[in-house]
Amino acid sequence: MSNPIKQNEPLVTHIYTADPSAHVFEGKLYVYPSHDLDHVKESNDNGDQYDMEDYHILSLNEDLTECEDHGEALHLRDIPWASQQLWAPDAAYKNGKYYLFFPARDHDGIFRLGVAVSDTPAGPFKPEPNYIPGSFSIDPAVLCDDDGKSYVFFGGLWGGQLEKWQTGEFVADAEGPAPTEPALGPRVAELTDDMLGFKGEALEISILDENGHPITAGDEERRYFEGPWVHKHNDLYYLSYSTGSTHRIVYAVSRNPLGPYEYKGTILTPVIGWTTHHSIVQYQDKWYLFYHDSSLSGGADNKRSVKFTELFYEEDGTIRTIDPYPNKG
Ligand code: FUB
Repeated sequence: MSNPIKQNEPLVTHIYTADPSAHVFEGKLYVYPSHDLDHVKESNDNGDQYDMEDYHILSLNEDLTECEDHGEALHLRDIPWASQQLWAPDAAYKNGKYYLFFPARDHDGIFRLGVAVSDTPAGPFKPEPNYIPGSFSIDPAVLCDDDGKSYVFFGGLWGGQLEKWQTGEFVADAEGPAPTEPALGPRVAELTDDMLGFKGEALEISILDENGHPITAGDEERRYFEGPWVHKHNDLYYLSYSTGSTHRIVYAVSRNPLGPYEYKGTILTPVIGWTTHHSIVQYQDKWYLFYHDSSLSGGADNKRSVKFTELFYEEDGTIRTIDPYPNKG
């Protein structure tokens, strides 16, 4: 199926899509989104309204005016270890294979990360029988670095359960740090050479302010919430993420993929809908931000649509803040 598209408008309108991870594979721009179902679910801070069951992979034509839906690439029923909630995925390529990384709840209701493999970027993807040992929480994002190392960044607060892993074990009633304490950071693990496991334990990433102090849990305009994405520009690592309750996409930079990262500013101001989630990709000679909002569904938080827009760096390497509604009156 294909349809004409424009920047800042939904890529597809025949299904709801969210959490876009964009990559260029085989010279083509592919988008790996979540698939929001058109159903009514109880809405709460646990994220029960985001009750997704499969993934559809999208790709764009060369001038980014047409979008193709490649159909169902992976379904919950085919993942032995998962019980519900296929949330934000990402994809990576290594040694002739494509890998789809995704979060889901296991049969105990605990979020874990899984991986599925394909010979082609559009799938279908065959899931591994078990979740990645040592994985937890949500929103995996993979960086394949120039030196051959691959990293997965992940973690999300509230429904994403990151607060519950502060001891290294799952503690069902654990709460986040006090407002004056350092905020919880995203986690990062180096992937094994076959891309199916972690080389060691996941580490926590520090995000610091301009004075070298950790961003605190009470600093909701800047603290990490969910949806990490790491890309490289001029040898600098950019970690961007959602601030959750303040609905921004912000970023921090580092010379080391493992951090610490220094907070820099806002990439995307709030969109229609509670969640905001993004990815950043270079295609041909331009940079693009892929994001979602709930405009197509009239504001339903769990019925979102993926969009894209061009992203610009200033000469000093900072990213120009994007207004998702540039044409509003
Ligand atoms: O789509 C479900 C969840 O909502 C994602 O995992 C989060 O990043 C948020 O967009």
